[in-house]
Amino acid sequence: MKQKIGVLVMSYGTPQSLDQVEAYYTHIRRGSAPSPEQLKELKDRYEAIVGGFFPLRQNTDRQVDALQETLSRNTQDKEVEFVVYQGLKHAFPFIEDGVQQMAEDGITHGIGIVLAPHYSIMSVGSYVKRAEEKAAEVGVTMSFIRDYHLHPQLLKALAQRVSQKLDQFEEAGAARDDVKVLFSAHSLPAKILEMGDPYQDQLLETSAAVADMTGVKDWQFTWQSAGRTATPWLGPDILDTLKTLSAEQIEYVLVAPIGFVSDHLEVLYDLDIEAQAAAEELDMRLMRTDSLNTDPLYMETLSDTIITAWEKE
Ligand code: FEC
Repeated sequence: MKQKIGVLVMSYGTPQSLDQVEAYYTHIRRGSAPSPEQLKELKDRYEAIVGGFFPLRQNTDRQVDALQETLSRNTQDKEVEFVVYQGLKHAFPFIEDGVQQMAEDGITHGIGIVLAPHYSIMSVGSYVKRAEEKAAEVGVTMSFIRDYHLHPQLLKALAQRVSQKLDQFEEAGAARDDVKVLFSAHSLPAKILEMGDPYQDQLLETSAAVADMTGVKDWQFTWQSAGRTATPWLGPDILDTLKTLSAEQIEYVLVAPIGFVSDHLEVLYDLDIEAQAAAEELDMRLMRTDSLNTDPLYMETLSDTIITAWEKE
């Protein structure tokens, strides 16, 4: 009989309707409700994005289903059956619900993975902490994958996306070497650097590897989507970076948001609306690489990382 292992797939979570935005935002702010102005501003951002209000909900469901299929296919001849559960950071089903469900289904051991390739104590670390606490409470043993930012299949998928957009720039009449490639990720409070957090270094490693694979020489890393709090966040922010590049007479910019794996607010609003508008204002041509979503190469990345972790246990 095959050994049954639970796989807790963790992701950020999103509201399912506009009237859930306040509770969601309050959860992100660790229980402190946003002001009416802050709430309106966030609702406006959700209303502005293309492809429906809350695409992350459906995208995470699709990624979880695709991962289950990939894992089942890749373990047909192995002594293991992986059963995938979903656990979200700020929305239902919460991380704790996913672990609880595993326990109710009689699973005694689980492996946790986050739909974000780079480790930070403030991102992946906080998902892991919550899952660990719940697992201890319900008697499930769990191990965790902390990062997979240099997995060859992930790099291949990202490189394909960069090449595809460089081709489009070429078709539109720009020379490939004239395009500045900006790799980006969600900013975090700057204090993580003093804590020796690997987040920034891992993001730079992914960027350098993808640039190398695509022959891109003119690239830099920039932050995006900093939180609306008083603490200093890591910068430069993409909006400032665009201004600097414009002053350097750069006309063509390709943004590759390597810190994100699917279409959601931070990509569809912060890049496609806000950064795009800033670029137009500066008379620059900006394109963005397509999100990974359920790309089979991304699913193979997750599947391989999980199977390898299980084989090492
Ligand atoms: O589409 C959606 O509905 C959700 C999009 C979304 C993703 C996402 C990913 C990350 N965040 C990270 C860190 C922080 C920190 C704070 C913070 C705040 C927000 C707010 C919204 C939001 N985040 Fe997010 N994030 C997404 C959405 N995030 C909305 C609240 C309004 C705002 O500030 O814009 C600050 C919390 C605080 O106040 O203390 C910190 C990190 C990621 C990438 C890794 C991951 O996916 O977990 C890191 C998607």
